[in-house]
Amino acid sequence: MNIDPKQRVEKLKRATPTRKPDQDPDNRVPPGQYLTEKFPVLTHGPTPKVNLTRWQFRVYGLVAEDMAWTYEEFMALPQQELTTDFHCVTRWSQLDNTWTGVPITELIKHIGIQREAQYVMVHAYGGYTTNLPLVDLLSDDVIFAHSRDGEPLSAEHGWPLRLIVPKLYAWKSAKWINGLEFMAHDSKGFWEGYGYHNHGDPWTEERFS
Ligand SMILES: Nc1nc2c(c(=O)[nH]1)N[C@H]1C(S)=C(S)[C@@H](COP(=O)(O)O)O[C@H]1N2
Ligand SMILES: [Mo]
Repeated sequence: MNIDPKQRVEKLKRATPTRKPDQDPDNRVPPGQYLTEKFPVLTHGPTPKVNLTRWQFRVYGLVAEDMAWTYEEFMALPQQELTTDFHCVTRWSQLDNTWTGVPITELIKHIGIQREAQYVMVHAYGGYTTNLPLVDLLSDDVIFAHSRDGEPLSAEHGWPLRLIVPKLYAWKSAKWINGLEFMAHDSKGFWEGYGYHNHGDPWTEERFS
């Protein structure tokens, strides 16, 4: 997947969905999306090689104090299973993924977020970034996941740790996550800088800016 990001966005904008949304009696598939049972891999660039012994998760910016967890320390935080849906802007949606990991509701207990902080930049190994309003990060369905449906994530899907933000398009769910930067002002992440929508709500089709 080394297609130029600019070209990818232009192509996606022109794409008209050829498949009708699958039957959706419970209204769980957002407009313009189709269901898949598969778990496609969508990565821009190569899968980064992550060394667990050197792994770090950092929290910095507008916080009371900068923090860093080793993998062991992070895994010692209380964990939870959350079953949520996943919607990619390229139009596939998956229902009922069960993620295991540390929910934001636990991580947040360790972070003193300053009052000026309104936005978050999510950082990942390999240099990927994505931005979110703080309120969306703090949603109680957000999780830092190491496993899906009881199996450890494969390297392609974000091992050792990925973010899951179910209420926004899946490009916000950064794989190989290694940090959160709390900010007063919004700033664009990788795909947002190439014309993906700044916010990315799948229910109102916030696909492109
Ligand atoms: N670090 C990183 N995270 C990423 C991406 C990426 O390219 N790099 N792609 C995003 C996109 S566009 C999607 S749809 C999902 C796909 O997750 P999957 O490959 O596990 O299906 O990961 C998101 N997280
Ligand atoms: Mo995506």
